[in-house]
Amino acid sequence: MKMSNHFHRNTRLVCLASLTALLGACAGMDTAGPRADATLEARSGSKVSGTVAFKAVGQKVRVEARVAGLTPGEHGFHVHEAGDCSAADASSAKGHFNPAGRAHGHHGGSERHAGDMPNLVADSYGNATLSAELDMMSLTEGPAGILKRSVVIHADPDDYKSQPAGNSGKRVACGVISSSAPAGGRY
Ligand SMILES: [Cu+2]
Repeated sequence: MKMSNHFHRNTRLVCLASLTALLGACAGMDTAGPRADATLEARSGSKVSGTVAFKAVGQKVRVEARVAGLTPGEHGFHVHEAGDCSAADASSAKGHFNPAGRAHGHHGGSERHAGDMPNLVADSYGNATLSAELDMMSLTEGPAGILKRSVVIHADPDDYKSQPAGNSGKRVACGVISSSAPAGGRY
């Protein structure tokens, strides 16, 4: 009886080790899907810097932003139509990415621009991180895709209702979204 108990305990340990290895493999696969990223450039005289990464997760896109140099508080954050950040005020990025021709709205609703995303919330040091999953966008080129478009951060909060851009003020950062090599391809 005692021997048998020991045998079972050892078997369980081996299984746990296998499970850990398996989970590691799954996490590795998770990073191999389509990805894109944007490096933020300061605009409108700001000191904003940071990166925004996009990853396909099933039918949705996960956006992860790390931003510094903001004023504390909320800032409108959107995908804009044009992948052109060249203007000093980022006006070259044009309006919100909105292939369906809808009204601006809350990122969780259905009547909204495809480029509407949650506000970034900067802490007292001006740092903000954001992780959200969004539908209505894909990591492709073309009318419904966000590749070769841009991400824009605004000086003020998006109120999620004013047209056409949530009354979020000046554009303090802009970055062109480009496809990144799958993680597996880098090794
Ligand atoms: Cu915007």
